Amino acid sequence: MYKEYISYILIVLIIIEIAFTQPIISENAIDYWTPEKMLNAKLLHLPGIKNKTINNSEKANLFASEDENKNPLLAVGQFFFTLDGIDNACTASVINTQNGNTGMTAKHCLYSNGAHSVNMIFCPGYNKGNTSYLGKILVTNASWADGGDYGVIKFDYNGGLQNKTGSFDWGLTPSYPVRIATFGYPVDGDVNCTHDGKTLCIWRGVADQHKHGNISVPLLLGHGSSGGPWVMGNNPSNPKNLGDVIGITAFGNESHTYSYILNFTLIRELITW
Ligand SMILES: *[C@@H]1O[C@H](CO)[C@@H](O)[C@H](O)[C@H]1NC(C)=O
Ligand SMILES: *[C@@H]1O[C@H](CO)[C@@H](O)[C@H](O)[C@H]1NC(C)=O
Ligand SMILES: *[C@@H]1O[C@H](CO)[C@@H](O)[C@H](O)[C@H]1NC(C)=O
Ligand SMILES: *[C@@H]1O[C@H](CO)[C@@H](O)[C@H](O)[C@H]1NC(C)=O
Ligand SMILES: *[C@@H]1O[C@H](CO)[C@@H](O)[C@H](O)[C@H]1NC(C)=O
Ligand SMILES: *[C@@H]1O[C@H](CO)[C@@H](O)[C@H](O)[C@H]1NC(C)=O
Ligand SMILES: *[C@@H]1O[C@H](CO)[C@@H](O)[C@H](O)[C@H]1NC(C)=O
Ligand SMILES: *[C@@H]1O[C@H](CO)[C@@H](O)[C@H](O)[C@H]1NC(C)=O
Ligand SMILES: CC(=O)N[C@H]1CO[C@H](CO)[C@@H](O)[C@@H]1O
Repeated sequence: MYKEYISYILIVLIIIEIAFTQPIISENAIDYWTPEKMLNAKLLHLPGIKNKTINNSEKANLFASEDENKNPLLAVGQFFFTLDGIDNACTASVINTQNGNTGMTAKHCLYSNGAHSVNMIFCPGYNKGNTSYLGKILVTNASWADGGDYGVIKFDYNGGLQNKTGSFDWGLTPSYPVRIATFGYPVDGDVNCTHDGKTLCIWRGVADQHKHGNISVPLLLGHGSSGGPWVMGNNPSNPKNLGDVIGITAFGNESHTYSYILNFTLIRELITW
C-alpha cells in the first residue's frame, strides 16, 4: 500500500516535471483582439535566424506558389497571443483528435523565459489580413514539455473545431529525405509569396535529417512562420486528405529552417482535455 503510494507520487512528480500545462481563463481574448491589433501584432522572431535581405532569385528552384485560394485551407491559421506584454502572432494548425478541439504550435509561442502567453486566439483560414467565416476561436489551454519546441493548444468550440476545419493526421515517422509542404505567415524569408505576415505562405519541397537529429528544410521560412506545420502527403487537390504533420517550424540558421522530431507519445500525453 505504502509502496504503491510512493510510486504514485513519483509518477505524479515525473509528469509535473515533463509536462507544463497552463490553464488560462481568457474570455476577453476574443474582444481583446480587435482587427487593428491583429494587423499590428508582431510576428514572433524565429530563434536563430538573423534578418537578411530577401533575394527571391537566389533559390528560384525551391519556390512554390501561394495561390491555393480556390480551396481555402481552414486547418491552418494565425495564432495571436500576448507574451511578456507584447502582442504577437505565430502559425498554428488543427490536428486530428477525438475531442476535435486540439491544435499544435511552437512552444516558444506559448512560453518564453518564465512568461506564459495570454489572450490566445486562433484564426483558422486567416488570409490576406482577413479571418475566415469561423472568425476568432478562443484558445483555453496550452501544454508543452522540455526538449522540443512544440506544444498543443485547446480550442473552445462547440461541437469540435475540426468538424469545420478538417485536420491534419499525425503519428507517422517518415524516412528521410521526405517531400513535405510547410505552412506559415512570414514577414520575410525565402518562400515565393507575399511576406506581409497576414498571408498564408505554402512551400513544397524536401525535408532532411542530419545524424538522427532535428529535421531541416533548405530555405528560410521567415519570422512569423513559427509553429507552422510540416506536412507529408498533403495534396492540394484533395482537401479531405490534408496529410500528416511530421514537424513544427521551430528555429533557423543562415540557410535552413528546423523542426524537432515530434514525439507522438509525448503529444498524446500533453493532450489532457
Ligand atoms: C528581425 O525581424 C523581425 C520580424 O520582422 C523583427 O521583429 C526584428 O526586430 C528584426 N530584428 C532586427 C535585428 O532587425
Ligand atoms: C539576387 O541574387 C542573384 C543570384 O545570386 C543575383 O544575380 C541578383 O543580382 C540578386 N538580386 C538582387 C536584387 O540583389
Ligand atoms: C513567384 O510566384 C509568382 C506568382 O505565383 C510567379 O509568377 C513567379 O514566377 C514565382 N517566382 C519564382 C522565382 O518562382
Ligand atoms: C479582406 O479581403 C477583402 C477582399 O475579400 C479585401 O478587400 C480587404 O482589403 C481584406 N482586408 C484586409 C484587412 O486586408
Ligand atoms: C462532429 O460532428 C458530428 C456530426 O456532424 C458529431 O457526431 C460529432 O460528435 C462531432 N465531433 C465532435 C468532436 O464533436
Ligand atoms: C535540436 O536542436 C536543438 C537546438 O539547436 C538542440 O538543442 C538539440 O540538441 C537538437 N536535437 C537533436 C536531436 O539534434
Ligand atoms: C545550417 O544548417 C545546415 C543544415 O543542417 C547546415 O548544412 C549548415 O552548415 C548550417 N549553416 C550554418 C552557418 O551553421
Ligand atoms: C517520448 O515521450 C515519451 C513520453 O514522455 C517518453 O517516455 C519517451 O522517452 C520519449 N521518446 C523519445 C525518443 O524521446
Ligand atoms: C486539462 C486542463 O488543463 N483543463 C483546463 C483548461 O482550462 C480551463 C479554463 O479555461 C480549466 O478549467 C481546465 O481545468
